[in-house]
Amino acid sequence: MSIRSSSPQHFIVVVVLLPYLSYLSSSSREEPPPLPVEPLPTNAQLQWQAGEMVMFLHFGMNTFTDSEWGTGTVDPTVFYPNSLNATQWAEAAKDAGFSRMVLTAKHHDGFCLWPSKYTNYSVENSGIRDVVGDTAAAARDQGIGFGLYLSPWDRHEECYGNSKEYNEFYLGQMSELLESYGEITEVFLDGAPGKNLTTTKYYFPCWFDFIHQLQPNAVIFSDSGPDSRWVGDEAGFAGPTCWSPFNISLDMIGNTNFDYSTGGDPKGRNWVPAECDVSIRSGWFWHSDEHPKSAMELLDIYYKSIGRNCLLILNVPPNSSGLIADEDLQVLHEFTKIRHSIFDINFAKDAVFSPSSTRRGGGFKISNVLQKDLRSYWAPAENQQQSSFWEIHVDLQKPMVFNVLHVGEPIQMGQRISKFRLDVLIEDEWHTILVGTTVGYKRLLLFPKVEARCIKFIIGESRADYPLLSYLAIHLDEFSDLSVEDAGRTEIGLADSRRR
Ligand code: FUL
Repeated sequence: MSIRSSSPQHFIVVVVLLPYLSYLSSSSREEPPPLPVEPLPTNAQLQWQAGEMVMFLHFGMNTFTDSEWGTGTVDPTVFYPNSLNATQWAEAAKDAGFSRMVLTAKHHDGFCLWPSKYTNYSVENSGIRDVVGDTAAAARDQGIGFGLYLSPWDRHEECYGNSKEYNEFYLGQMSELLESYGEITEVFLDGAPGKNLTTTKYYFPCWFDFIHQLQPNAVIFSDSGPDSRWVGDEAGFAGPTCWSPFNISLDMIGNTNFDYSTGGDPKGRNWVPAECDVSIRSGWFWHSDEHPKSAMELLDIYYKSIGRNCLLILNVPPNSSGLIADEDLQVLHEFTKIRHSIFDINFAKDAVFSPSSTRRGGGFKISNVLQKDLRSYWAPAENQQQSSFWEIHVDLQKPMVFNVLHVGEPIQMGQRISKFRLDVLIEDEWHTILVGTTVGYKRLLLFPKVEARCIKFIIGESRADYPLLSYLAIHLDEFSDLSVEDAGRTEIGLADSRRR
């Protein structure tokens, strides 16, 4: 209808309709966010995941006895780090981009790095100060988080074998740790078996509630949650498909279902993201004849842990002087430099993005994917269902050489994407250069270098009605040389010339 005439009747119609017309124009009001899809992370899990990288510190009696699983019978005076300096550890962690430190307050041998009043087997009888206290203070001074490993298996403690007594003893030690050292952001519960495990039952549900009560922001790690789960290997590698949704009831602490832990479960009812634990050296404890992995090995681990929707907990064991060795520091320094040189530059920063559709209102525009902020994300229109893929066309404005795709979902809204691919326009033809399944908090995919101006990120399947995307970047990694043959052996490696 067009209003052309200025007759009195028409004038009256216009006057009557005016409030309605102005109501219509004000209906460009902000659209609310889409419904989250459960399960959802807690605030502590969100903080934890955003922290990405944790420094693990295995330090204790084993550091002095050249062993990995101590017997619990070594004299406490053998523990004698004469240059103990937790500030050096915390500075190294901060400089290398770790968001927190997790210290082995007690490993399987039962030797305690704090003066526990429930045992004589501790630093108190070594004549050494409180290592847990020193480390907590050093982490706080550097502005990074602090977490603890308290081994359930205790080879020293006499009451180990008597469930009730041992659980009382264990929770007594846990409360000493959780009540004396300020905020604790992670509690790492290792699943290694004890020799008396048949007679010692660990009261896990009680432990979890107790820990959350004393430290509400602590993420509890164990083989199967409740807050983060073991990825299923100690090499630092997650699977190419990695869901944070998971069913805690389908896994058992100490008896991991490896495939289930590695992949997670798109139908899972609990949010339990995977944590990748690995040591910079072959052992968890320092041994004089072992040396750190190279910066390139760490970069590979980075792609396959953090780059697969997991958290990386990298062990950097202090030596028998009580210091992180220079060669480990050197490797961490190189690893940090390499990461910055790859990931600080986003080739899509000035690109023109054209999505297949966008949710109404101004809050979900595609340019949101340039911000490193989970709360700012792109959402497609509700009615753009799977009949056509969700597609983001990216014009980089000029040809560029690149080999890394970096994408992320706003996981506070649940994890959704289950199938995606990257197409690249080369000589007027679209080529699929990689395919993938899950994305999650962060997905990094390395492929053989290509030179192109236009790319398409295409989402083929999603949990819930549609996907959301919080980040999209393109990088150049000059260090990892992934050939087409190598790519063919990786899960992403469709370096083929299929045309779309
Ligand atoms: C394992 C333990 O037995 C190792 O000594 C180490 O602490 C590792 C992180 O977990 O289960």
